[in-house]
Amino acid sequence: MERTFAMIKPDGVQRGLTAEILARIQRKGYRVVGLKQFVIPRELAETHYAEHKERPFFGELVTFITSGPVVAIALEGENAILGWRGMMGATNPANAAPGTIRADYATTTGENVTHGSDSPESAERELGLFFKPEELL
Ligand code: IDP
Repeated sequence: MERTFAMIKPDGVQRGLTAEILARIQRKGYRVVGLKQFVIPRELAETHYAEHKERPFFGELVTFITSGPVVAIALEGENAILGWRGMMGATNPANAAPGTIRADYATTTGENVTHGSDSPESAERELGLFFKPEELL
C-alpha cells in the first residue's frame, strides 16, 4: 500500500475539471485520504518546486501554480505513486498517451492540469508539505 500526493493545478480547477479528475481517481480504486482546495502561498510553491529552481521556466511555474486555487489530494492504493503518474500521462501533453488526463485535457507543458509525486521520497516530502498529519485519514 502506498500513499502519494496528487494535485489538480489552477488550470484544471478553473476549467471545472475537479469532479472529472476525482471521478477517475475513485473509479480506478484509489482512496482519497486527504483533500483540500486552497491557493498555494508563494513560499510553499517555491519549496514544492525547489528542484526546478535553476530552470528557465521556474518563475513562470511558480506564478502559474499560485494563480488560483488548486485541489491537493492525498491518495492511497497499491502502487499509487506510479499508478497516478500513469493516469496523468507525460509532462508534455503532446507526448501523453491517449486516455491519460494530460492527453485528454491539456495542450501545453506549462498548464498540464495535474501533478503527481514521482517517487516514494517525493511523495513523503510533498504530503508533508501540503498536509498536516491530522488532515490525513
Ligand atoms: P511532472 O509534473 O510531469 O513531474 P516535471 O518535469 O517535474 O514534470 O515539471 C514540473 C512541472 O513544471 C510540469 O508539470 C510543468 O507544469 C512545468 N514544466 C516543466 N517543464 C516545463 C517547460 O519546459 N516549460 C514550462 N513549464 C514546464
